[in-house]
Order: sequence, then C-alpha cells, then structure tokens
Amino acid sequence: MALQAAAALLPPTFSIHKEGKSGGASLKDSSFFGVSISDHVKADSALKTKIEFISSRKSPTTVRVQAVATTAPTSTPATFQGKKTLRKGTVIITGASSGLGLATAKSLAETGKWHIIMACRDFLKAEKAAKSVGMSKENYTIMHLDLSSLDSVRQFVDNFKRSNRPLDVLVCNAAVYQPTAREPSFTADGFELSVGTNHLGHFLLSRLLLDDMKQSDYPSKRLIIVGSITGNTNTLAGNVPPKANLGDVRGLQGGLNGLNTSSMIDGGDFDGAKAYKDSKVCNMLTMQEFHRRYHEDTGITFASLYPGCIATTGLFREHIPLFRLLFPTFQKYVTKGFVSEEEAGKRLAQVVSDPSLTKSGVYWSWNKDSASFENQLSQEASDADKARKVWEISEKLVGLS
Ligand code: NDP
Ligand code: PMR
Repeated sequence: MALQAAAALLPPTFSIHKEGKSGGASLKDSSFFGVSISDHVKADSALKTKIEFISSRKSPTTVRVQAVATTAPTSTPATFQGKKTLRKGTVIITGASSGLGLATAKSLAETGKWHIIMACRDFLKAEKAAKSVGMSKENYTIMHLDLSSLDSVRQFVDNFKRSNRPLDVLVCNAAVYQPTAREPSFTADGFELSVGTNHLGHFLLSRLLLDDMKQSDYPSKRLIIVGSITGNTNTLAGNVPPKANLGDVRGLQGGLNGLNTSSMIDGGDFDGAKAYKDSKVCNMLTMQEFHRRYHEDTGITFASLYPGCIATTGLFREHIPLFRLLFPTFQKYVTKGFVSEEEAGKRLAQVVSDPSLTKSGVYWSWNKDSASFENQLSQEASDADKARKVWEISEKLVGLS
C-alpha cells in the first residue's frame, strides 16, 4: 500500500514509539502512522507578521485592541425568517484568518446576509486572507483577539460591545495543535497552550458574550463550538493514540500550569496531541453544558460539529513535513474522510444559518453525500457530570467565579 511504502521511505531517525500510555504504538511526538521522529520540529514562523502579539508565561501579553469598522452597524430590527426585511445577521468567527474559519466567513459573506466579525490574532494576515478569497469590505470587520490571553479576550469583548453591533451568532473555531512539542508552552495566564487557547479562551469569550446574544432580536441565535472526531473515542479516528481522556480532571483543577500541577487535564505527562484532543472534548462538553443551562431560557441554539477531515489547513503547521505531505492523500484515498476547506466552510456556514439546523445541544456531522446528521458523542464527551465539573473549574480559572 502507498502509505506503507511511504513509511518505508522514512529516514533512519524514525523509530517505532513503544512508550504509549495505552500500551500500543503511540503517535506522540510528531508521529505519523505510528512512527515517531527524534528531531524537534519547529513551527513555521513565516506566517507570523509584525503586529502579532506573542504570549509568554513570564511576561503576560499586552494586547492592543485593533478594529476596523468597514461598515456602520445596522439598526434595522430583525423580523422572522421568511419576511423580506430580515436584517443582516452579525456573526463573530474566531480564527477566521485561515482554514475552516476563513472558508466559513467566505461562504457566509457570499450570501450577502451576514456581516462577519473576523476575530483574529494576526490582523494583517486576516486582512490578506479576506481579500484573497474575494470578501467584499462591507461584509466583514476584523477585530483583534488572542485567545491565549484572557486580557485580550476581555478587551475584544469590550471593543465589540462598544461597536454597538448586535450579536446573533458566535462561532468558536480557532485552535492550536502542537503534535511535535516535547515540552508544554503556556498562555499569558499560565495555562497549557492548547487547552488554554482552544477551551479556556473560548469559554471566557462565550460566557462574556452570552448577554449580547440574549439581547439580539435575530430570529435564530446560535453559539457554535467546533469539535472533532479525534476527541470522540467511539470512532476509529478517536482511537488513534494518544486518545483523549480527561480522567478525573485533576490537572485542570490545578490550573494546568506545569509547576505545582500537571499541564495535562488528567494530571499525566505532557503530550501535545492529547492536549489538543482533550481540548476538543472540553469544547463538546461546554456546548452541551451551555445547552442545559441556557437553551430553554434564552432560545439560543448551542451546537458543535465535526466538519470532516480538512487535511490541508494550517492546523498541521507544526507537524513534520512528511505528515503534511501524506496526510491529505491518506485521508482522501484511505479513510475517505477528506473534505476541502470550501466544503467544510459550507458545512459550518449551514450550522450558522441553515433554518433546518436549529436544534440545540447537537453535534453535527455529514455523510458521504454531504447531508448533515446528528452524530453520537463518545461516552466521555457526553458525560453530563464531567461537563459540569469542567464548567465549574473553568469558571474559576478564567476569573468568572
Ligand atoms: P487553521 O490552523 O487553519 O485555523 C486555526 C485558526 O485559529 C487560525 O486562524 C489561527 O490564527 C487561529 N488561532 C490560533 N491560535 C489563536 C489564538 N491564540 N488567538 C486567536 N486565534 C488563534 O486550522 P483549521 O481551520 O483546521 O481549524 C479550525 C477548527 O477546526 C479548529 O477548531 C479545529 O479543531 C477544527 N477541526 C479541524 C479539522 C481538520 O481536519 N483541519 C477537523 C476537525 C476539527 P492564525 O491564522 O493567526 O494562525
Ligand atoms: Mg486520523 C476513518 C478514519 C479516520 C478519520 C476520519 C480521521 C480523521 N483519521 C482516521 C484514521 C486514522 N488516522 C488512522 C487509522 C490513523 C493511523 C494511521 C490516523 C492517524 C492520524 C494522525 C497521526 N490521524 C490524525 C493524525 C493527526 O495528527 C491528526 C490529529 O489527530 O490531529 C489532532 C489526525 C486526524 N485524523 C482525522 C482528523 C480529522 C484529524 C485532524 C484532527 C482534528 O482536527 O481533530
């Protein structure tokens, strides 16, 4: 098979990793198809630009809020769907500067029915990205948001509130994935970076913006948190080691700071791939906890999704080059789980605006014919007690309780 051939082509520095916690071959540390590399692979820094703010645990990030209002806020009240006077919806999409977030922004912008707030940590990159996909100026605004700094999240929220725009839909999409990291890195507030960014940053953001969504008069208000198949151990993909597992959440309880406590949610040794998958479990648990706490009273639809394997995105920028080379082909022809960025963007855009996807508490997936269906979450990702625990601890960590 082509992939075995590819594995055979690996340089001698590759070896079968036998120290996986699950006892099987581990994909920890820059692995692909069960092989691991001993060289440390550094992230591609070419994507970073002058105005990016980098967080470090020793010197918390100073984040200056940048915003460009490309159109004046619209104040025409919303009416119910079907009526011609429905105003433009406002949707915030985090991490809209590339991959799924950008494709979704493009798809929504093309309808002319949405104003997209691109909430991004790299303003210039976002501007170039919006232009590169042909989004026209009146359909978007870029606002600075670095999810790896709680200060930045708060400043983003203040800045958004000052814009006087209504908030109709919030999409928590941004994520980092560090499969090759040997040591943990940390957010400005000292949380392990993947969980700190993908979960805790979004947790604070969505909690602080909930009131704005409550106040919106838009007919279908939605809070969407992007999940993934790899956080669900009821799937083949979710069983590729290292598997997601929050354990008794003792590491989260301790603050994930890697000093007096583990940097991993379950209290174990650092593993970048596992940290990402754990963060996705937190994303899916948080969506359901939101649903339980707020859906009935607010009418807001809370949803998560697995958009398909978008094997070409920047998510894999820190993976070894060989992985990035082979992964799209592997997903296209072996698992057949591959979707293009454009198709994935259309899927997430459906969850934002399709009138048939208003059910709350749902984890959406798509079948081979690109038809949406309500998917089953793994036992852990649907554990209501764990969801409540993660919620309560997260509240403390981000300073909400
Ligand atoms: P990309 O890397 O292309 O997009 C991630 C985005 O998140 C980028 O815009 C990135 O910004 C942004 N981001 C990262 N860190 C921060 C931060 N600290 N503050 C603000 N923004 C940040 O990956 P994808 O499009 O693939 O990922 C999008 C979502 O889709 C993620 O939630 C991922 O878990 C999910 N997903 C992806 C799958 C896939 O196969 N690719 C499968 C299933 C789910 P910048 O451009 O500045 O780096
Ligand atoms: Mg996977 C149906 C099988 C399937 C699907 C849909 C995915 C999706 N993967 C599948 C199977 C396998 N993967 C198998 C059998 C292997 C072992 C050869 C495998 C390996 C693999 C690696 C090393 N897969 C990966 C990685 C990654 O580094 C990606 C990851 O886990 O990122 C967290 C990944 C992914 N596989 C997927 C998807 C969607 C990913 C990206 C993960 C995500 O965004 O959540």
